[in-house]
Amino acid sequence: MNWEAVLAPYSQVVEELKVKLKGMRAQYEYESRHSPIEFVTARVKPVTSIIEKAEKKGIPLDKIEELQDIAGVRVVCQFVDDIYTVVEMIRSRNDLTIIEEKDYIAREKISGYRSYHMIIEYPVETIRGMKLVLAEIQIRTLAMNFWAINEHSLNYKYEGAIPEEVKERLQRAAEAAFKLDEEMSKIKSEVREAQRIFRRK
Ligand code: 0O2
Repeated sequence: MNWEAVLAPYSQVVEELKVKLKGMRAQYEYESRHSPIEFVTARVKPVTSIIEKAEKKGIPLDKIEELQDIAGVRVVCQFVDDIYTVVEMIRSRNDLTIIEEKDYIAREKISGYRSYHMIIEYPVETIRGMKLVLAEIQIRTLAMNFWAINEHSLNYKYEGAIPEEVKERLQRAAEAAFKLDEEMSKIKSEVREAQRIFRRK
């Protein structure tokens, strides 16, 4: 399989989505308004992970376009309600179609994972015409992101079999991260006011 050729449209998609989401952030900045987007990252899933996930899901390699997260974009926000602002902004766009939404904030995963996922279909222009590509947008707070990147590293270290004791610690850490989000939400207006003053200086 010529992976470079297969993954080219996905690279195009992540670059385009990154530009568009960063553009939304910049518009808030021009208007000196609080941006619901803190930062945006994006990646094309590595080939080894694609093969592993396709095997796990019983998807043959000639059908890998069925995988929903080969193109992945992550939007990180300061506050939980910013997540829903971003969700609304994405829902109202005309340049993509929403296929599925998974709210792992209202219903966190057993691991403790919290994030809002949107699976979208995005039209990308290739030299052979328009191609519809699936992409996953993960929207989460800084605290949720901190937890998820640490848990992801541990999963890698333990090859998916995190010891029970560490799992429990992670679940407690997830609750602490969520508590932090809740507490920050309560003093949100004060934090925003302070950030407005910083911006003016
Ligand atoms: P990677 O390495 O990030 O690419 P589903 O068929 O919907 O039940 P699927 O397709 O795995 O299962 O979707 P799901 O559960 O929504 O997860 C998609 C992605 O969300 C994962 O991709 C992770 O990036 C992230 N994610 C989901 N659960 C967890 C979790 O418990 N911990 C962390 N750290 N991230 C999680 P991949 O391919 O698993 O991994």
